Amino acid sequence: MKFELIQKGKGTKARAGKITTDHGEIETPIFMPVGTIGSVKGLHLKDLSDDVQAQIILGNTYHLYLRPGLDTLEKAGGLHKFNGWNGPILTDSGGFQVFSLGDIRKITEEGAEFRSHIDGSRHLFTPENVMDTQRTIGADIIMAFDECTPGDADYGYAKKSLSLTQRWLERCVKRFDETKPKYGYNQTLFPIVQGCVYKDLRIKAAEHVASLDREGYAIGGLSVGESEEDMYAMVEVVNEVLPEEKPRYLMGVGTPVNILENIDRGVDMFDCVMPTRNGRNGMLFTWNGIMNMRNQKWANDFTPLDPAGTSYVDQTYTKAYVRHLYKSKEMLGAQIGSIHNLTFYLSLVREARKQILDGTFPEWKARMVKQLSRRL
Ligand code: PRF
Repeated sequence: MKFELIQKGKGTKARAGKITTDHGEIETPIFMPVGTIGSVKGLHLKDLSDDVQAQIILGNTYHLYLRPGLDTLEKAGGLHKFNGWNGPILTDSGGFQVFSLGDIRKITEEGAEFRSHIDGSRHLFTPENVMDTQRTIGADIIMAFDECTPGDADYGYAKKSLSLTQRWLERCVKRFDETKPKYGYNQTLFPIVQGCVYKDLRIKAAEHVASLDREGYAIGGLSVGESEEDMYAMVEVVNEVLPEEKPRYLMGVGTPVNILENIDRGVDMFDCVMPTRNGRNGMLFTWNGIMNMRNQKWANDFTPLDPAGTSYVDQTYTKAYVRHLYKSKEMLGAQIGSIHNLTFYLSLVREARKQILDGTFPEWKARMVKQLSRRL
């Protein structure tokens, strides 16, 4: 993988860059649609490439390991061959999904024991087997196995949790470097910075990952219950320490405004279930603000879904029709909402990149932050 820093914005830490992987290029800042089980829920590949113009998608180790399982993925020749997406793929390590399981998991020095949400069977994830699993899934970018510290953890817990994540990271790096890709193209490992909302822990964590000299770094443990103010403050602290010439990925964030604020603070990559999950429920993000499509106010509005939107669904369907689909629980509604939202998220980061290149990002961002959070 290669990262080229093309331009640093003026009066902002925002950057425009380009990542090159063996499955193609990614222009940053970028948003990565989430494809938990290997599919971006409800979308065909042609929706993803033609409408959404996705450049990289995500998969989840936890889900793919449980189903279809490693045997099938290996026989398929990896996730790209299995799901037909030929562009870059990133897999999360399970370090977040396992921790969302609450009572059905136990953390030890060795790793995380958990019960499958599908059939209750017992499993153990360790830094080593999570690296092997991600070798088998075959994503271009794979993530270290970490403990995602809850946003409300006290200092003592956060400190211990960070030490564990750091010991796990060293084991991940060792295993990753001792093993080879299985399908003839390169893979790269991104470490994850934890440290909760504590500045000194975040600095320590960022210094540690930077010392490992990898091709990119992620910031985890944010948007997990802390205030937005804390999230932004932690991103600032961490990005002061991370090397400028490597991409920075903020995991699981967030709203359109969160994305612009963090681009402003020097983040290059984002993922979040929000555009797809909220899209399935009728919450649509647009350049003018947020629309709840179940609202009575759209019942007889026969204007296009989003006149400013660039996707096929924006111009083809009316607001009244889309409302009717949601009210009738028709799966087409969920599909339209997902295509619309993802197309919007990708347009948002594409426009942000253009504004960075034009040197106009700060003014543009200030205007957008007001506009995007309005309720229509
Ligand atoms: N760790 C991992 N995946 C994640 C997170 C994390 O901290 C988050 C937190 N927002 C989302 N996804 N491995």
